[in-house]
Amino acid sequence: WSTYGYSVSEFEIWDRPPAPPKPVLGLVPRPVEVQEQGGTPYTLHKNTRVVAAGRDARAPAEYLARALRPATGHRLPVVTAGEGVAPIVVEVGPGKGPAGHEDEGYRLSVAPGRIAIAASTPNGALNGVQTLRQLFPQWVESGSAVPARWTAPAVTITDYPRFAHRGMMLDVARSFYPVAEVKAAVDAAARFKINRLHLHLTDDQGWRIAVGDPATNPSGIDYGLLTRVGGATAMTERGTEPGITGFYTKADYAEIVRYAGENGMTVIPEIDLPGHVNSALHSVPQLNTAGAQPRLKPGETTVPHNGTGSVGYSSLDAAAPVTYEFAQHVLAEIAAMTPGPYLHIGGDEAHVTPHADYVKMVDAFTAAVKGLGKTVVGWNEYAGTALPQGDAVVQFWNGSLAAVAKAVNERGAKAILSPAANTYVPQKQDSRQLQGGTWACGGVCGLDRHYNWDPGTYVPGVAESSVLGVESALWGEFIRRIGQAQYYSFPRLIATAEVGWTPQNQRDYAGFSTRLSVIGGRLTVAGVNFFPTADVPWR
Ligand code: TNX
Repeated sequence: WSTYGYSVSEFEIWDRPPAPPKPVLGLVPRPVEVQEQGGTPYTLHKNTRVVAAGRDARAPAEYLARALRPATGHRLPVVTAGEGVAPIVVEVGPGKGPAGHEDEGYRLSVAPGRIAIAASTPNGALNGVQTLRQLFPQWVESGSAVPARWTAPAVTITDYPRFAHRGMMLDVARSFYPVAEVKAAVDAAARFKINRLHLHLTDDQGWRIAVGDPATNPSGIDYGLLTRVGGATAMTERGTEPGITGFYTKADYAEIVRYAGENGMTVIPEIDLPGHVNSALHSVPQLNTAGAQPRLKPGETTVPHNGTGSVGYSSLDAAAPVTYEFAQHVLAEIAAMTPGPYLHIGGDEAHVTPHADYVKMVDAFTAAVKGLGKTVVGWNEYAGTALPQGDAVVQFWNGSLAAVAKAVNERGAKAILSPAANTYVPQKQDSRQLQGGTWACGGVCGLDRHYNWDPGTYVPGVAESSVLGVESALWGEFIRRIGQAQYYSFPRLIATAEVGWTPQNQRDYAGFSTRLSVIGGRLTVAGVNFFPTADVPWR
């Protein structure tokens, strides 16, 4: 015993480095079936080839090679035959992926000398690619070469999603995100198999998408004003920094659609109608008819820009033909630019629109979308309108679940779930986040709130088969630019990704936190901001 009362051997224990933590297979979202084979891992070779077997394997194989080249510094040529040493084989074709899960399922096998990804579709293979990335050391996310041993543990995985829709919404209207920032958002989310990019393109504070002039234009509207005027404004509210102004040209939008597609994501554009239209009224004088809100004051020809965060004070005029002419043209233009099947018409918080007027306008807009060959999506306020039978989607955020159930059961609608308490990322995730709402949770909406809910049983009277999936929503009142956006989104967006992907009986928060603990390092290496949630044992 020493004079301090402990033995020498205890000193030795103190001085010994702590045992390294048990390795964690940090796969998020958790795959349906994982068999760890143990033994020798796969090691990437400097001459490894990525073999694209089948024409449809080309895109996911190229994607994988592009993902692995910067950090590994290897050439990783994509070839169609000739496996060579330690190949990564991507095989896409009918019947290659798990049966019954053709759209997005995949099989991944990692063996000491060969990796194989097999899927029935390119998007299925892409999901396998995202899983494989998480099996390599975190430095694989580096944008420049890292001298590391690129091993991946030997595993066999069969995997597919619980829900078809695992979305992320970006509010580019309150504060704009240039194309490069949208791409960064896509990059970060695609890693977790998020497959829908919902762009909230218009709101009271700004109009972010170029709309061309129509062939016939009874009201003589100059549609270029929407972006020349409406693209030059944003949130101005005191107490936060002003929002970023700007808009997407048609070429910008096409590039976002292309890039999202390459990442397995379908773009869902939203034109918010008939409320949230101050920017449209401010930009286009012809929309300022007698029944529009806010009303013109004497001497005004268009309503002033209002950059505050108030909601529900603006409305189009149900009695004015120009309203329908405008909406029809804008929706047609957006439909023509959008290869995906969905067009979102908002429909939320039209507090100053008389109910009958709301129904009249929304019915016209949903019919217009149907006529354009797209499936209409709207926030749950529109659930009670005459939705196209069997061809409409209700996105729930807050309010009446019974109305959602009615739309599903009577009109054959499908549901996307974005309950504010479980998916709204501008809500504070921790009291250390100084900005952020607290209304959805009556306090903080922590990572656990975003994880611990079941979309399959969320709406009473609605079967899981009528739920398309889940969506995380990044509203933009106070969030500025992609860095802040990520700080608010992550890691809660990853919780939403797993809620949408993994079977309910394979999900538990403790297991999720443990797997997430090794994702922090990956996000850091990839340059993705995240909030260091207190109850995750980050390592
Ligand atoms: C409600 S959610 C809104 C948005 C706000 C959001 C957050 C929804 C459909 N409408 O206009 O940005 O709350 O404050």
